[in-house]
Amino acid sequence: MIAEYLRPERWLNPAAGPLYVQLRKRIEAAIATGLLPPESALPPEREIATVTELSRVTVRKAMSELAEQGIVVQRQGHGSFVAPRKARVEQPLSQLTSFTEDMALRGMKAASQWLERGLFLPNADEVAILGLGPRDQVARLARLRTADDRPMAIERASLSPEILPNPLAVTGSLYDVLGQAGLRPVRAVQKISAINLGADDADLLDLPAQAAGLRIERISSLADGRVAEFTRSIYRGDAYQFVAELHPIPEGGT
Ligand code: 16G
Repeated sequence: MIAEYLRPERWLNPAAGPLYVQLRKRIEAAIATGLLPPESALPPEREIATVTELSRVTVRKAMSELAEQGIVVQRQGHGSFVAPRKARVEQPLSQLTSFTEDMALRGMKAASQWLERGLFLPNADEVAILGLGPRDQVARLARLRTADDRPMAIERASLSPEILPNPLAVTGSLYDVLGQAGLRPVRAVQKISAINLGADDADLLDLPAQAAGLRIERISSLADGRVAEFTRSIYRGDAYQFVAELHPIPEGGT
């Protein structure tokens, strides 16, 4: 079945970039869709080379990238296996923490790759949600967030320039910068929905297009009620598990 899935005429496109990257993504897709379940054996490199009509060098390069990313495990003399199911990062839904803090709590190092950072003309959503005036600009921070170098989420935060006048001042944690200015949010409302990743987002998150993701919208505010931040994030579906503690409705409540 996997041999059929790897037949080159179904996915290989000589014009679509390095062949080993295309092969890596094809194998990732087989894992993401469950065709290759956790801990199952991958066909030997020689067999993959025959089926795909790719060179052994290309196959080896794809396999070693999969191993580096922890997606497959290579065992000397036994071949390659899909990595066991990873524990997801458990994220309580009731705590207002930053990405940097969430990762530090789990012993992981947070980092970012900047996608956009600066002052821009706001769109209609930003004007309405952040309560901007007609001549105001908006501070935007778009980042690919990583934990121990593994891509976890794409975050696009918009803030009023009253809260963040100089977006370039954010080099590490946004909440640290806001905290230093006495403007750290104290309350947030979050909406979470399931999505299938579009090609660009999937590429950034190192996943095949259409893989499962979570879209999270956070609107956070300051103690005085001003909206501090409007953030739209896309998290890898396999990296996060949100946990909510539920309480019974109080007597007489609705
Ligand atoms: C979290 C928040 C995001 C906030 C960021 C700040 C969610 C869904 N989002 O990821 O709204 O901007 O933390 O992180 O939880 P930082 O202080 O590490 O920059």
